Amino acid sequence: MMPQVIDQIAEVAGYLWQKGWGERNGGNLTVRLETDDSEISSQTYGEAVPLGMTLPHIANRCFYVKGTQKRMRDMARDPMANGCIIRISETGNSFRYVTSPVTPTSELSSHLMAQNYLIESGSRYTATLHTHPIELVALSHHRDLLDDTSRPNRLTRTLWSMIPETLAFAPLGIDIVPYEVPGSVELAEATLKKIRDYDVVLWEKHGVFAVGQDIMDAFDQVDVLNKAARIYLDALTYTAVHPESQPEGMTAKAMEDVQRIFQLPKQRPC
Ligand code: 2HA
Ligand code: ZN
Repeated sequence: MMPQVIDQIAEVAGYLWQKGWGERNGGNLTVRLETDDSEISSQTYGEAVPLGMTLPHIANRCFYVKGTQKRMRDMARDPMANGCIIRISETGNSFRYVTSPVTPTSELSSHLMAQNYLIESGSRYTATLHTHPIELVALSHHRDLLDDTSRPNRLTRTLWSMIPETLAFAPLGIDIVPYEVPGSVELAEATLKKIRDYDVVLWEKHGVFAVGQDIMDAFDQVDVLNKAARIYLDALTYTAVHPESQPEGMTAKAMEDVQRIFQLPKQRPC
């Protein structure tokens, strides 16, 4: 089981780099591993490292985590030299290294708080992903999109209306987390509030944070939404030349048809 999970992590890390979403050390991820997997040694390395918070639902659980300052393009080639496996303590407030120590990502708080919530809520999701998808980040610079609090919000409605697949494969849409300092607990807490209802959230002027059944699922959802953002921005280049012509978007009726035919969930299926 475990080698398959690690191979998938490496594959996704390669895609993130190829898409230009993982410049230098940009982006990070965690994946929960089966604790009883015989491939995970019970041996640990070094002292317990405090988490700075207590996350009771991830106690004793093991995670693959990307290393801080490590590059996605290197992770694609050698995931165990650019990340490692950690085991959370019995009390959920520290971890020990199960494989050769690599200091975890600066966004560890966001990842582990989301993982804690996923286990607490009985979800079978195992993966959390943070990346810098270009077109979605570009849209996060627009105040009218950031300030729209209707549900689904204006950004989601715009993205869904670009091609039917966006609504079909990202039916929960995307919500926005107002700007916070990267790596901060404030960012992690704001993310946690939104990730209860959304599989993908947009960190204003920074990137996205996504959850998924596995890391490929998390990647796919970001990819689908970013594709729609790209189509929207490409359509707007035509508007730049022909200001009288705005991108039309699918009609409300066409979108309702997609919703009905695909019987799309309004909430995360467990
Ligand atoms: O891993 O992307 O947000 C580097 C980052 C921090
Ligand atoms: Zn980032």
